[in-house]
Amino acid sequence: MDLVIGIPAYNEEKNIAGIISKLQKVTDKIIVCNDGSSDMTREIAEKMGAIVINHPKNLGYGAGIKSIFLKAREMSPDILVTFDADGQHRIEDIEKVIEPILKGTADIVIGSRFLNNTDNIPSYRKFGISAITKMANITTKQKITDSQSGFRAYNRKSLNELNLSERGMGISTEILIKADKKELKIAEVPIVILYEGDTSTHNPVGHGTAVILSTMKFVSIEHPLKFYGVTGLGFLSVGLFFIIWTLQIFSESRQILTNITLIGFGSSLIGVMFIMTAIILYSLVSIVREQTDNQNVKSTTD
Ligand SMILES: Nc1nc2c(ncn2[C@@H]2O[C@H](COP(=O)(O)OP(=O)(O)O)[C@@H](O)[C@H]2O)c(=O)[nH]1
Ligand SMILES: [Mg+2]
Repeated sequence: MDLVIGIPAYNEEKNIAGIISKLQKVTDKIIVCNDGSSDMTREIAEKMGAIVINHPKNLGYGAGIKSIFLKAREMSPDILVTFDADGQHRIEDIEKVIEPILKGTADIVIGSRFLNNTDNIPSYRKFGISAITKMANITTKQKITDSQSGFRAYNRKSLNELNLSERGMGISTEILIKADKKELKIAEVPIVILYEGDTSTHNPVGHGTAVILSTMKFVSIEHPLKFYGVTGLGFLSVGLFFIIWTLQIFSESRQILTNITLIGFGSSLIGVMFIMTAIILYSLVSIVREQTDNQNVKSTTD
């Protein structure tokens, strides 16, 4: 079995040498994407004999994963495993993550932090990850427990079929939504995650918000009518309720209560805006889909 391991790395000079030397016991095909680090990550990874892709400046975790995908595709291995550079993942879990692919029961395997004991995971993280995972599951109808894990395995089919665009941490959700659309089989296996020392590059609030926004983007593009349409109808109903209430008060007492009137018109306006967004986005998405479908048909008949 031909295995490539891809490591996205940003300012990981403290950890990268140790990780590479341990991973070299598993495979000699190790890609490090050094994403504009300002420390010695690049020099160390090159010296250790890894295949190093350098971004001239920091583009983000997603851009790193995308570069790793492109490089791995050229190498065409049986399996690509993505692995963090900060020492949070355990080498011995690689076996578990690739097992469903070797057995042929999955195209993508996620190493989940939530299938084992989760006592060592900080609670704000658990909360954030579970909220994002729920949003992703609603879109995909999958039953994933950890949509944000960077420890994953991809077989050749998924490596070739997933075309990625997200530059930030939102890529983890993007991959799941696109994989689901392409009917790739996603499985999860339990892994252990270590929280010792400096394990996080980004501030959790900014990071969480960015991932939530990007997840909302993918969810809303997949289901614009449900996402904006239902929200819009909700606002519109509340608005209409308050407007009717205003009219009732007016007919009884010839008085207009400013607060109730404002809520009525404000909420209706927001509702109408959401519904318009739903319709515009729905039409746009349909046009783009039609075009891509035509292109796909063309390229298969060419
Ligand atoms: N390419 C790239 N990798 C990054 C970036 N930020 C973090 N990483 C890497 O992604 C992995 C996970 O990042 P980390 O900050 O530990 O995420 P967390 O553990 O989920 O908080 C580590 O290997 C980091 O070096 C980035 O901006 N670009
Ligand atoms: Mg980390």
